[in-house]
Amino acid sequence: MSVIQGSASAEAIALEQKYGAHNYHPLPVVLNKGKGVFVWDVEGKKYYDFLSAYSAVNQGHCHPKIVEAMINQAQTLTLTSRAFYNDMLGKFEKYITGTFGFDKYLPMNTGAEAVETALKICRKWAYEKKGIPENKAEIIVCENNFHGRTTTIISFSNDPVARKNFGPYTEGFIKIGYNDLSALEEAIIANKNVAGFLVEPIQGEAGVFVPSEGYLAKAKELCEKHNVLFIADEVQTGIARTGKMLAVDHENVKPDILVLGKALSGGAYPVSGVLADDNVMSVITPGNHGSTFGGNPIAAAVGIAALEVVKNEELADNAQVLGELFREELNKFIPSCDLVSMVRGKGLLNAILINDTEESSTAWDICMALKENGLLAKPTHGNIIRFAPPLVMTREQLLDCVSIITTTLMKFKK
Ligand code: IF1
Repeated sequence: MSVIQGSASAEAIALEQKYGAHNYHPLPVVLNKGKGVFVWDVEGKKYYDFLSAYSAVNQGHCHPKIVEAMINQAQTLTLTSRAFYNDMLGKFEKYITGTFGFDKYLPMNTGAEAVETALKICRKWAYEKKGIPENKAEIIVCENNFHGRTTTIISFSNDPVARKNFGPYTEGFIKIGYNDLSALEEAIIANKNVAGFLVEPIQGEAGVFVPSEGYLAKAKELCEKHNVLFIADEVQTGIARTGKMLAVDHENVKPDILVLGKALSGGAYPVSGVLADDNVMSVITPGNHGSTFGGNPIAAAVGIAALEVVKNEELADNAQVLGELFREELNKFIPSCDLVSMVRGKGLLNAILINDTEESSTAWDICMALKENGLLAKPTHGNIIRFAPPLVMTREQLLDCVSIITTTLMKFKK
């Protein structure tokens, strides 16, 4: 690495290198403190966080209300398992179902677990309500999806790095192009055993790919017409990130199954789960599904606090306004910079496309330079840089960040 590291950073990186499995390639920065939109490295350098732990820290780092709820609950009761009731889970269930307008909530911990939960519910619904013959249910998914890392989920990924040599793969998935309504209709019509359609309202890992206006609403309509469950994976796009509480809210779509994670805890604790109405959720009966930690009292307390912060601080509106400002400012700049071909996104989930090949190191080098200039972001697919700051950012801070980004990009101008 050409960039000089402080010895504290070098030590921390060396420890991970020696003792940790090498399943990531992080930017070489070692963080030990976060507050709001900022994080600090072990040498004391301050950065704007423009990743927000992949949109988990929407409420900002160490939000005092979330931390307070977590500490209070941690000192009172942490875990009972679901073998017994606890006095927090019901309160969280009431709050989250009221917030999103569903009858029932099933709590899990990670996004991948929540996606798995949605797939299980969908299959069971297919056999018990739709009347699909046993073991024949098919779930439609999209090309270039990202839904997590379990063996079933990577079975329907088309990213070779995530998938290769992890087989044999789980059956029962049909892959179609994203943003392609006729492909969806054809797939549904061609196979009478289609139970559900699993979709990201905006594809995150694919490089913040926003579908055409009306895609989600029309896809939902098709699903309804053919008695197919519309499953929205809002693990990344949900909880105010795109300028509405949910990305599907932009098209007034109510999914049959809603999958949430990440910012459901503001990044303080793993909290995820799925929401559905009784006609769907009622297929789940005791013993069908569960988790030691899912729905634990700390998760419940943290979940309520995290959603309260989103509402009280009007983070969806802030994401909407600042997102528009961000794209407007970058669009003003792009014509003067050969290096960036476009900015795209919704709310504060955005990405810029770098005018270079996926194999080039340009996007990585830009992120290294951004780091030097006090802003942390991560490349994806070699030539895309994702920009997703915490939603508690102010207008002044956002403009400061735009200035860091454009100044850094100018240095790369050929
Ligand atoms: C990693 C990306 C983001 C997700 C959606 C489910 C999950 C995720 C739409 C699973 C997780 C992550 C996890 C992280 C990288 C990351 C990611 F780059 F891969 F696409 F956010 F942008 N559905 N997304 O985005 O949630 O089990 O991780 O809690 O390295 O896997 P999880």
